[in-house]
Amino acid sequence: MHRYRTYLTQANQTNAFPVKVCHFGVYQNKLYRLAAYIFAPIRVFVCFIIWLSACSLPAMAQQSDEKISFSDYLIQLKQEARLQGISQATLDLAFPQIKLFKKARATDSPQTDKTHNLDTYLADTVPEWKVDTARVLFKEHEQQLNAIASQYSVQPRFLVALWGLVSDFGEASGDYPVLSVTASLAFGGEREAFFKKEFIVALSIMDKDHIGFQDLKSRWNGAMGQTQLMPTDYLAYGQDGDGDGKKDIWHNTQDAFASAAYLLQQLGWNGNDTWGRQVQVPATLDLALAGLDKPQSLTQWQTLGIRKFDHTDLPSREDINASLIMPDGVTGRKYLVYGNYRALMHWQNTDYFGISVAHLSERIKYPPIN
Ligand SMILES: [Ca+2]
Repeated sequence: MHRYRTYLTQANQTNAFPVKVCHFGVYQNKLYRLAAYIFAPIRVFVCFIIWLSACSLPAMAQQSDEKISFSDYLIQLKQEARLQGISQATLDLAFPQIKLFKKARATDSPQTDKTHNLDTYLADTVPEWKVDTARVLFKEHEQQLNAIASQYSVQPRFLVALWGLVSDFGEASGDYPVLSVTASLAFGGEREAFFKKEFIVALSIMDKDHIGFQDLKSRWNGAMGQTQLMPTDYLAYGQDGDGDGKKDIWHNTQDAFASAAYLLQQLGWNGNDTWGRQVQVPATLDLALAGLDKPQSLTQWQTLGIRKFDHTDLPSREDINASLIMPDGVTGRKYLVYGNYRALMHWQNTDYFGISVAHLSERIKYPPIN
């Protein structure tokens, strides 16, 4: 305290503009000195707080704006994987090889492009060369497809159509380590919980099936093998179609077909039904009846005036529930689709995808292959 008093006294003595000496001036001078004496420590404290805030605020802002690094994220993933029972040997093997995969993006498909309609989309995704290839490969794999069809009750033409659309008949089944893809999608994507689960399951596939890191490959979205199964689907429904003891959906078509067929069966596929059909809809129909989530029996649709595309009656079936869909709106193509169609949408939840698989399956069926 003495130090402040000395300082103020010295300051006044050297002040170029001394306080005016009068009765009030002396009193005022004393008040200033008293105030300075009381407030000086507070002023120092306040300055310190302001300085501290100035330093810490940008750091706090930085902390909330920026995500943790990918390597820090992997540390978290490793901890979760360990807690979920992945062996230390698999963790030690896998994690050093995981890299940030910049092409990973948690968006779906190109068909959200508004410049497309079904006509242009089908021409792009099911070109004539793909139809020809599908028909040749259908014949080539006929024996194994028939065996799978009888075991899982899924018609071969749908398996070949799916194979052709999801991986170009195995030519584009993906060449990226699924662990890098799913970790990157979980890290950067909006569907973090979904891809984190797929990542942990992919680790457990390494654990259980002894598939190496570099052999566990996927496309940019984490779908694996010739029939594009996500890790959770592979783990639950992967099949050893040829009985060699491995579930190799990457290199073995029998394993890939059998796995897709078993998955479809578990999704409720009915081998006695088809996927649906293109239909004629009367102009008077209440459009509120359309929608995948609003199924009615074929008999009810017949009563409402819906007919096959060639204007003939719908099959007289009370037991088939069908939904009216209009992928391009009221002016576009209209379809009644069955449960099998909904199962196909497991691969990609869009009508454009479902209709493209259905369309290719029809092109395989007609005209009949000799
Ligand atoms: Ca096998």
